[in-house]
Amino acid sequence: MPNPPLALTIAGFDPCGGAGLQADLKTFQAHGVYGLSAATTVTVQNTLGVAEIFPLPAPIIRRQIDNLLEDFTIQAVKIGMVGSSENIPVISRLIKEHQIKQVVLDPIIKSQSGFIFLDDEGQNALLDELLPLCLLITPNLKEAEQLCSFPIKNQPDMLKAAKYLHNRGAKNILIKTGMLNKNQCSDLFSAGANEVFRHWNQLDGQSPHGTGCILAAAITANLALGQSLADSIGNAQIYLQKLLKSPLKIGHGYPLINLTHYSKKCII
Ligand code: PXL
Repeated sequence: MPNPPLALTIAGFDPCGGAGLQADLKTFQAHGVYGLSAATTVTVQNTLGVAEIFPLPAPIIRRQIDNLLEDFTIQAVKIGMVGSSENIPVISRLIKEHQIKQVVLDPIIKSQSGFIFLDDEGQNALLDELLPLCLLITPNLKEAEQLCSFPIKNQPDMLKAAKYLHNRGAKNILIKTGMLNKNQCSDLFSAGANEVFRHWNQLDGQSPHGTGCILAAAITANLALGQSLADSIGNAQIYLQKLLKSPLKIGHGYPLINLTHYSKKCII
């Protein structure tokens, strides 16, 4: 059997396994991609919400990533929760030094329950230093509003936000509305000159924890498998849409995404 492609996730540790490193690694696995990981933050949370976060110091993040990149040739990288503004120059420098081209940035700013993960200084550093190095950035509507500092209420606003982020150095942008969004469920993919809205059927229920992480991890896995960016996004959107049809209610709060599905191909 040939070796699988390798993908790296740089993200936060989520003890309930719905988001962050755990969700990314499970998503890589489901795609037949070998997952490597570097932790930026230890979060304390369950499905009821985030209780506390412990960002790790920048040297620990640098050592984890450097050590992996000395050993492995990685096809794609996903960046989620960065932990603190001090970690951003460290991550940016490593991406440049190791000339990693396929980088997907999911700009994690706030949890679903309202916990702030990245302050204003961190958001500015993300825009100034990390954004221009990434192949794709995948903000949801709220994250796009935070990054652009203007309200986004409709499709013209989404186009304006994409333009703003391109001007700040973004190469490709996916603005997600969420399939459980009551008013709007058409995601915007903008590659600069090329802008496409993709409509999703609205689903019922509460939005599960970790959907953004899983979508970005699936895009990263598809890139690692050699798919084009447009196919990587399209296939990941379909993958997530299928998973959203049967959310997992195993805690007392937000539903989780069921990543225990496995392909029969995997059984020896
Ligand atoms: O879903 C955003 C997110 C990403 N990464 C980690 C998280 C969360 C939300 O709680 O904990 C580690």
